[in-house]
Amino acid sequence: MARPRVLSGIQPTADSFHLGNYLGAVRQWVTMQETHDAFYCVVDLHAITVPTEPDALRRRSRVAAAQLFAAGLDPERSTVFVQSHVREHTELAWVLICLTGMGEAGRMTQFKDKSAKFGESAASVGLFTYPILQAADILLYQANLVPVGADQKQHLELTRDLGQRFNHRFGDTFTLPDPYILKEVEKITDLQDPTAKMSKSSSSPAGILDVLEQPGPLRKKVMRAVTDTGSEVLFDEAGKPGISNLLRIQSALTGTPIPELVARYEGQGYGTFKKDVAEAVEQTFAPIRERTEKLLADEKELDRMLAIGAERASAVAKETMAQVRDRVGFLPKL
Ligand code: AQP
Repeated sequence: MARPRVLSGIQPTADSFHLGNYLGAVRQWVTMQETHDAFYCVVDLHAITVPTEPDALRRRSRVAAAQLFAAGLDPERSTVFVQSHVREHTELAWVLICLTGMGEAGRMTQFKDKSAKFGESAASVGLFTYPILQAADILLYQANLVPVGADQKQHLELTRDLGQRFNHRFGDTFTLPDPYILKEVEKITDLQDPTAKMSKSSSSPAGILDVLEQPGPLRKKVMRAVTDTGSEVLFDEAGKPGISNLLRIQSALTGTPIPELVARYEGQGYGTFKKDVAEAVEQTFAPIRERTEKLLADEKELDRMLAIGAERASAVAKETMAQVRDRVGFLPKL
């Protein structure tokens, strides 16, 4: 029997992924390549929904791809590619845009959050239609499962709605995907503002742990993470959001259940606990950083790996798009 298909994407919007991207998404991608037919993309078309410098976009796209391979994606088992290399993403997005209601698109909370930065009228139409392009990314590959963080839940619901609408109107075409969200790591929060999501574009440098960061600064940031009044290491989301976030991180990185960690640090205060969290972060990131550096040292080879991924992705995307064109009623080109 064919393996279920998994698809996910990550934006090349920074010079490094952060711990939230890694625990909430990328780590699951690596595990799932063992059991699924895996497609993962660097979503550069999504990145240009906010103002982006061409040189920075090129650099960050390579850095993103290198980090994916360095984190453990195997080009033999996973199809890793750059979204703009497969033209069908934008083509399907247009068809889906024409099936989406303005009100429906307007309810997407990520647009509201991100556009608040520029003011809603200064935000691009691309930022508004971002979730529809994301729906196209997923439906194009007939994905069964989409591993993401909690912030993407609403976009996944829209993807299912659009897939269902298309199927209903034009005949069964798309597989309806399910989100795959690991509760324990669905929202890693900012170290300086433990109620906000750790984010490439909105966290302050002190609030974010970058995968490619050197051990010294990483340690400092963990040691300076905002903690809560009191001195006991306890899991209490409402009363101790800072310590609870660090407990979630430590548990995910070491595989130790949270109650066991709480018992281990009883009576020891925050300092010892934070030191151990810093060490776990450093140990996880160091090999990824080293492999990323090696991969980036040979851009030609990296681009070649991405070209192979794009070719494999294109074959699937073309097949879906041929069906879509026919069902929508576009004339065949002779
Ligand atoms: N803090 C987080 N906790 C858990 N998962 C997270 N993800 C992001 N932040 C956290 C997941 O990482 C994947 C890739 O994210 P993205 O590049 O598509 O962008 P995003 O979700 O918008 O993340 P950022 O860091 O806030 O990026 P920018 O600032 O560029 O918008 C997704 O699966 C996401 O859920």
